[in-house]
Amino acid sequence: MSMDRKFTIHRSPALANLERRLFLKRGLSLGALSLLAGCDITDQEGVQRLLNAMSRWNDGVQDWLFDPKRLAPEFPESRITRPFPFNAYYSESEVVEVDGSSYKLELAGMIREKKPWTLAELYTLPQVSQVTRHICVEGWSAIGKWSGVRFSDFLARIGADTTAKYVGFQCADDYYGSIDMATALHPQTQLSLRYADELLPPKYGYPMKLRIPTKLGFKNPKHIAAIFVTNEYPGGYWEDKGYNWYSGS
Ligand SMILES: Nc1nc2c(c(=O)[nH]1)N[C@H]1C(S)=C(S)[C@@H](COP(=O)(O)O)O[C@H]1N2
Ligand SMILES: [Mo]
Repeated sequence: MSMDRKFTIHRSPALANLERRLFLKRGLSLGALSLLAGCDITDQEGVQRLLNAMSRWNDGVQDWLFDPKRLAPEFPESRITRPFPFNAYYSESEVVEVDGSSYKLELAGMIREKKPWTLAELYTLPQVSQVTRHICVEGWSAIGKWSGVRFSDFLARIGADTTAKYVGFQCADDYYGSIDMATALHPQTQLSLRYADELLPPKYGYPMKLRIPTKLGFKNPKHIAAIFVTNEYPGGYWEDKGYNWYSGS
């Protein structure tokens, strides 16, 4: 049976997207690529492995191509979008309810001080604000104001090993994600505790989210329950479904 038929059967949006990019850049089809790569892709799992390898290679190129210190634009408060949109992989009526009084932020991996943090402790740390644009792959963008702890300050305070490759996040819903260390240390990357000068409401990620204005919306995890530092690629909720991991500038 020809490989092309199997690709037709199993084609996901991510695969179709990858094939389009390959074709535009090099005139290659996925079938031709699999021959070049010397792998016999006859099942969904093999295709997924190749796709992951390609996407990670692409991440590496983007990392090298873009200046990780470039700043995202900031806006006057008059430009804030009201009401700010809600988005998640579920509807607004299903937003997770996190109990702030018993909440503790868990820390794991390549971190010296792994003591969990209560919200009261986090609120006493020096706070910064930003008015920036959130861009969602689903085709909308909106300007909002977030305040909280500069993430690089927090990483320094907990003794995170900043020579590690990744920072990963587990959320109180089933969402999870990860970013490269350069993005974690970016001056605008913020552990946000407030939205529009109020405690972060449940729909926007109570009790905290990571705000990364240099990345697409899905790279901004809400309801963070645990943060870990690692050299092992942690993936993410959408990334593991084929979205590009780097997804930013
Ligand atoms: N925990 C969690 N974080 C998440 C998501 C989610 O479903 N769960 N969705 C992501 C996506 S795709 C977007 S666009 C933004 C939406 O954030 P907002 O509701 O503050 O607009 O959250 C991101 N972070
Ligand atoms: Mo999104």
